[in-house]
Parts: sequence; C-alpha cells; structure tokens
Amino acid sequence: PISGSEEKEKTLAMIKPDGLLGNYTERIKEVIVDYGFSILREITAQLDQDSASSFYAEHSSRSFFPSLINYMTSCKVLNWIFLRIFPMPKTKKIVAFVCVFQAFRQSFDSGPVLVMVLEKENAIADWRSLIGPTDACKAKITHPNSIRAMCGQDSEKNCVHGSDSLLSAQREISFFFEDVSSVTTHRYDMFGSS
Ligand code: RTP
Ligand code: MG
Repeated sequence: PISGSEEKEKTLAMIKPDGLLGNYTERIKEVIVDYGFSILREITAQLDQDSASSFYAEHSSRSFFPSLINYMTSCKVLNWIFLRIFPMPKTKKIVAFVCVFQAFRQSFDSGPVLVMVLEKENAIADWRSLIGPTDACKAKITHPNSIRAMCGQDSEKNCVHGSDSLLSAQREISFFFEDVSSVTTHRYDMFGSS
C-alpha cells in the first residue's frame, strides 16, 4: 500500500487578469514558495471567449457567467464598435459611446492570465485556503491574510483561481498542460504506475 504522507498533490493556480495588471505576480509567487509549494510549470495565456467558457463550463448557467467571461478575456468588440459609431444618428451615438466606455473599462480590466501547476502535500485544499473566499471584499474582513484579501477587489475580480477538487485539478491541469499528470508520488514512480 502507498502511504498517503508520501503523496504530493498537484493543483492548478491562476493569476487572473487583475492580478497581472496590478503587478501582484511576484508577491503572490513569494507567498506560494513561502507556503512550501513548488511551481512545477507556468505559462502565460490569453484566454479567448471559447477557452474561458470551456474552463468555467461548470458556471455556464449562472447569472454572473457572461461577466466572468468578459473579465477573463480581453475585449475584441472594441474595434467593431468604433467602426460603427461614426455613421450613427445622435441618440444612437450616445448609446454607442456608453458601450465604448464600457468596452474600454473592460479592456483595461482584462488581459492575459498566468497559469501555474503547484505541487505539495494537500496542495488543492491548502491553495484554496491560502487564496481565501471568492468574494475579496469579504476576504479582507474574514481572511485578512489571504491572497484575495491582499490583491482582490470584489466577488468577481478576485485576482486568483484555484482548483476546488481532485477532479477539477485533473481537468484544469490537462486543460493547459498536456504532459502533466495530476498526482504523483515517488512510490508511484518507483512502481511504474504513475
Ligand atoms: P475560482 O473558480 O476562480 O477559483 O473561484 P471560486 O472557486 O472561489 O468561485 P466560483 O464559484 O468557482 O466562481 C468562479 C469565478 O466566478 C466569478 N464570480 N463572480 N459576481 C459574482 O457573484 C461572482 N461569483 C463568482 C469569480 O471570479 C469567481 O472566482
Ligand atoms: Mg471555482
């Protein structure tokens, strides 16, 4: 039998667009290393509508889904809107400018994400507890030492992601990394049954 204490678990961590834009990457990585995680792999990715929707597929029926997808992707409709404003009559133009303003705000909120595979014993639960609750406003009160309290803004722009179960970790790691299996132990390796 394989002893649990020798197992090292992997989880998927992500620094979301607000975290990258806010220059929190180095601070978050310091916390990661201080807490004994190894950063096995990392990539910067620009999620598009399809990839973000697929990554967060479990939330596709939630009311916050469209907003979540906008937050996680950069705005490609900006040019499209601009090209259509000039021929418009006055009232339509005003509406259009409001849309452009929103799109600008959106494009500043969004951008690439930094995706990492973290490894340690109990990595999934430990990373979740380190990032804190989903709502960064609440995190600032109830979990002031959490990463979301440090860098997040609200219930959506909460700076970081963490897999919430072994199944999610497996799915999410293989979403970004083809060649990383989600749980390894030296013993598994020794017996050749990774
Ligand atoms: P994550 O998956 O990103 O690690 O976050 P989580 O488990 O703490 O929260 P989850 O329920 O899985 O929600 C995924 C992401 O959707 C956005 N969200 N917005 N406006 C809202 O009420 C709301 N609720 C969730 C957040 O960005 C959340 O991290
Ligand atoms: Mg989640």
